[in-house]
Amino acid sequence: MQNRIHIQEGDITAMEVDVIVNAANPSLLGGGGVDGAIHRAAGPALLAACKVVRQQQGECAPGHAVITEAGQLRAKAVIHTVGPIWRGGSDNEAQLLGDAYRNSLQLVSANGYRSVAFPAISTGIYGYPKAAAAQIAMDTVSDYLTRHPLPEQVYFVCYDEENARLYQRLLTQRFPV
Ligand code: AR6
Repeated sequence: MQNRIHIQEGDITAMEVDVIVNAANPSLLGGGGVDGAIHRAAGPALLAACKVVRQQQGECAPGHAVITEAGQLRAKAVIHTVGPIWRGGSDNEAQLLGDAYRNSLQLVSANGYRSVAFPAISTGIYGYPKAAAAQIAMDTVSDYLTRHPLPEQVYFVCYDEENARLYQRLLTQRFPV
């Protein structure tokens, strides 16, 4: 398991993985942060695919996830998940953040993909405290990987230094060298 979880600093749109996860909003029609970066890099085909999903299924509730093609990205697919907006911690945020990771992983497995890259969902515009969110991300992914052969490789992509430090510390705690 130790060699199935990786931390990568930088821009998630440059990742060479089967699936990139997007921290979307319920509309699925794009936004700022990593959502904006993914849509810019993928081009208009991604927005068109999101519109089709929206027509079929409506909005994507917090904690849920949907999968689309990846447009011009190197990835084969994009999973759009909606994290919770931080409202102080007593509004089911932790459960919903775990659900966002779990439901994304289930879509990766169900589609037979081997590698996936996650951003630090909810820790930007949605305001989730970064340390608490990193702990949930690491716990949820580790727990999932102990029970499923796919994905083989999971990358946590950290755009800011604080997240990179937090994830590194958690990984070292979990797998001391
Ligand atoms: N690659 C990797 N991580 C990134 C990138 C990038 N190119 N750009 C930002 N991040 P956010 P949220 C990090 O705000 O908090 C959008 O408008 C960023 O540093 O993108 O889930 C959606 O449409 C932070 O650690 O997502 C929603 O309305 C993390 O990605 C709302 O923002 C998440 O920050 C979702 O808010």
